[in-house]
Amino acid sequence: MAETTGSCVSLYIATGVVTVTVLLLYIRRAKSSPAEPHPRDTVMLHQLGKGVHAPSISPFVLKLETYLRMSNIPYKNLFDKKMSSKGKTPWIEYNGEQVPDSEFCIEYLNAKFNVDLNSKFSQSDRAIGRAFRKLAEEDVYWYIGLSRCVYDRHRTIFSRLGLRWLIRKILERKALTSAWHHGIGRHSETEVTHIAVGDLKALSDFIGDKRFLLGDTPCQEDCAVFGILAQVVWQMPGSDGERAVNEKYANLRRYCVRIKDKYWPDWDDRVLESV
Ligand SMILES: N[C@@H](CCC(=O)N[C@@H](CS)C(=O)NCC(=O)O)C(=O)O
Repeated sequence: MAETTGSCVSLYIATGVVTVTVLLLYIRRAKSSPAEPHPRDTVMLHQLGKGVHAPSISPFVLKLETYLRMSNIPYKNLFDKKMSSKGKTPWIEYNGEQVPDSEFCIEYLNAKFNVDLNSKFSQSDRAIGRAFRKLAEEDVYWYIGLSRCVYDRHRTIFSRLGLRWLIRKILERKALTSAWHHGIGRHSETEVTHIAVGDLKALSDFIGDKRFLLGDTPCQEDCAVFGILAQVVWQMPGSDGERAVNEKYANLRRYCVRIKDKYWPDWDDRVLESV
């Protein structure tokens, strides 16, 4: 008798588990299947939700959307937080093709839409532009990530985004691990900040009184440099980086405001808190 009752209970539990699993899979599938097919000849930009004081907390999302605006390419935002096949954001879909990575997206779109934002610049200027993009995306980027996830004790930006303690803890662990493997994480906070402020100084010295990175007209690399600098200007409150771009290297702030005003008239509608 006891044996029969025991197997009945097991059967109920097993049925319950299977039902809940099927239900969860069904909900997940229903959620992930697009409500409507993507329009043809329109770039679908997969990205995260709104940022706090800038339209995205991801420099790469801000870069790619700025590029789409600068190039007048028709696009639609999908704030679905879906990651690319490489596990990163942003990525695009265009007429059924998927392209991960902001830089590969730009190369793909340049070819598809016959765009060359660098056409006015010499090979040597383009090379300098590329080097500054790398400085921003491969160096200042780590400072931004570590500041947000580790150095800022209050996790200000993540808290304002409403991220729970556990998620913030996971992000902190992830940032520390990847920075360690990259190598930059072997340095102290003071050293990482010193490196980043040196990068900001180099950018400030190079931009000087110019309106954009290479001169009076924007180039392709402005999108990436803006994507990174906008994070420092607006989304790293209380950091040394923010102080540097607002005080000592204030031309960087002016540079960001110039690009924001030119390409982002809807900025305030795209942020959680206007500044
Ligand atoms: N090289 C990539 C970098 C993209 C990237 O690192 N995105 C971050 C957000 S800023 C991301 O998706 N991180 C998630 C993760 O690493 O798991 C690009 O240019 O798109």
